[in-house]
Amino acid sequence: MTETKFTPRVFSGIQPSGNLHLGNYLGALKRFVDMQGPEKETVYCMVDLHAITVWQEPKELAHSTRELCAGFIAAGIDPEQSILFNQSQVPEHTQLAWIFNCVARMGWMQRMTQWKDKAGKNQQNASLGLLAYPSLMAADILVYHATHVPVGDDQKQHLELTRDIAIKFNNDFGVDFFPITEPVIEGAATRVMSLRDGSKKMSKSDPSDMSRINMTDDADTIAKKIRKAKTDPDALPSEVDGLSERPEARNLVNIYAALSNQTTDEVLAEVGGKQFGEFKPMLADLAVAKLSPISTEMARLMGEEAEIDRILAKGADKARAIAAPILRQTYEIVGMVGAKQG
Ligand code: AQP
Repeated sequence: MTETKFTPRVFSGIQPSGNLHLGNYLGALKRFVDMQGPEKETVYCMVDLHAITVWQEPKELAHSTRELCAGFIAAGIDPEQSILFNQSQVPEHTQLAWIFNCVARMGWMQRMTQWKDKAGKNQQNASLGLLAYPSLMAADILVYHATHVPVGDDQKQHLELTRDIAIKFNNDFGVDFFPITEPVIEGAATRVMSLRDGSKKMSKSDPSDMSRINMTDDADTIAKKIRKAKTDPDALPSEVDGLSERPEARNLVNIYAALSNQTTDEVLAEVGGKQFGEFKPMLADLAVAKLSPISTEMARLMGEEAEIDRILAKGADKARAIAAPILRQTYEIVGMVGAKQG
């Protein structure tokens, strides 16, 4: 099996399931912007069908989808250069997901950490969609024959499963049809942690708003959240090894590194020896300088709802132009009558 026959194409998505936060920005969105360029086609999606695997108020879902689109654009995604759309406008995702539901094994799904975390002890009451989520995610990626998927560290397991599904499909049907996708998990902030607990991922669903920096937070709120972030009493070390038993300190240093486009080593060379009383205001200033222009632009774009809807619809048309032939070929491989005419 070679991957060389596949044209380089980047795909990734974010759920419109609440506030876009600093973890999504540094782990995903900022990387999406970095990957935008003439050498690769970039396809970015608001995965609204994933969001409904847990309950979403319909009005809030629509608002979050548009707000997320505004966030993509405000952060630097150019809808003329990248394909930008919401998942539910491209039915090929769910059509391919059904095929993958029949390729993937129950045991694969039940092993997923995110399933276990989100379903918790009450698995019988979780939605079937939550269990099947990784199969839809594989379809999101493979319906574009995407070769590279930039994500945060928490999505690594789902991407391994995407590879397993592609390999099994190719083997079952004796084809070399789906690429074996490369996860792109890079940079200083692949897992941004909660500001209140360095052992927990920063997440939209954390009940404490103080645990995360939302992309819509104003400058005062960002500064307050950083000031109140949990830390320890020691000064910052000058080398990365000195952060190994200090998850909260490591998190703040990594955030600083990612926001300033430096490595963690470079940051520590600059701030090693400083107390948090000195470092936190530096971090707050940096975060405000980088995030405020994005939140201001998001607010402006949210005043132009019709324009956002137009961008999403146009992006969906472009996405379907790629996805429809790939789905048709998949149907043909599987033996669906009428696939050629579809
Ligand atoms: N804390 C994080 N650090 C780095 N990257 C992160 N991502 C999410 N949280 C962090 C990355 O953001 C992209 C989109 O994530 P998502 O919204 O689709 O799903 P999620 O990982 O489930 O996000 P949340 O905030 O944790 O949502 P809830 O609370 O609903 O579960 C992905 O690339 C992800 O890796």
